Amino acid sequence: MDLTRRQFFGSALATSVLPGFAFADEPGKPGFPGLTVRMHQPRNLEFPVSELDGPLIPNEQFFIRSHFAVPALDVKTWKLKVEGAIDKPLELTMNDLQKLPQKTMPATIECAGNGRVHLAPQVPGLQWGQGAVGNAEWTGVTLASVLAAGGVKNSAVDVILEGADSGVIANPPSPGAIPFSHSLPIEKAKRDEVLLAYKMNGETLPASHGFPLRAVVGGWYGMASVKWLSRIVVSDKPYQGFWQTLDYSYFERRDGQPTLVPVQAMLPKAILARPGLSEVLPSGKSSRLFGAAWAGENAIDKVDVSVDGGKTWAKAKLLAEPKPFQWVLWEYLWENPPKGEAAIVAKATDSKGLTQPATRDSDRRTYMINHLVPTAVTVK
Ligand SMILES: Nc1nc2c(c(=O)[nH]1)N[C@H]1C(S)=C(S)[C@@H](COP(=O)(O)O)O[C@H]1N2
Ligand SMILES: [Mo]
Repeated sequence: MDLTRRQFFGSALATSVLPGFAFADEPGKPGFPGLTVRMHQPRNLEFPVSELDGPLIPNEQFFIRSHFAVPALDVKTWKLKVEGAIDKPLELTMNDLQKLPQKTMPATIECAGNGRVHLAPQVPGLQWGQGAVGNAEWTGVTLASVLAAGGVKNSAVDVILEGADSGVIANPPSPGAIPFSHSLPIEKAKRDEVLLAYKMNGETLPASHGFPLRAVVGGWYGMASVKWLSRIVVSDKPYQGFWQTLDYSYFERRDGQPTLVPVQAMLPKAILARPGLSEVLPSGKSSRLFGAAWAGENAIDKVDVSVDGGKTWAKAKLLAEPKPFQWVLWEYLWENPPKGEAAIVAKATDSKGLTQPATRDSDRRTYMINHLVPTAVTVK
């Protein structure tokens, strides 16, 4: 974390001279410097990808996607209920949870609508640029260990994660006020990349990111990583909740028939952090192209870059060993760029050979946006 920035914002807060910082999560903590506001109420903020500065995004820069206002939860009275198709229903305090084996895991969370601003014609929903994505180190206990403590019945098919936030959704209309929820198939719920996290980058989970406890579903789009977790229901029937049927669903062609299925695993994607859109690069000098790439439950195999809008490609250098569930940073040295307009494209391919499509597939509705998008720059 950048000390000078921290100090600057700290002192600014003390004298409360900066109007933009009324946003602080907790009294005495800095707000969200530099994030792009996509919606004020509830607060939805985007990470400015040009600020990418390392594999972990600091908590105060991590994007925020919330459907409702942040619920005020007191960890002293908060409990996690675990019920449904289990032998022993549970009500766990934070203390109880922290007696289970602790696990720390880096994981990338991308909102399923990230990149929506690139869809043409424009579609409803938050108009995210590239920055509704982040990578952090999460600490907590596995969902599997909590389920094991309750004893899951053989009849279990889905595990429903419910948040303490709730409200009415206008479009499409919800059946009155409903809590935010999402389910995982029992097989995924038992995998050890599914965490119930109480820490983010070593700090107590911030209010906007789900304090006191959130799910982190490694490899899946963000809607499954339920924040402000209050209840877990093990269900013996497939769950058809609002946020996986009317919302966060897409069409899959089965035997020629489009079938609505829930959005789940993240698809491979590379983003270009720098240079940014419309940046002017100096001619006669090499320019460094830099970004991040991830592939959900798979590891990135390679990132290719093009500086001519996708006609020719060269391999970028991965800056760490690629692993499932977390992004890897990449760079490419563009030597002696010729004067004129250029279109930079980055393309991720995963360990299974899955790559990014050149064009948008409308069956994906307004989600899973990973088609290739060029970034226009000028070399002068
Ligand atoms: N309880 C609750 N959990 C939630 C949401 C929400 O609105 N309420 N939004 C989801 C969505 S759509 C995303 S992309 C991620 C975003 O997590 P973040 O705000 O920590 O970045 O949280 C998910 N978990
Ligand atoms: Mo999301």
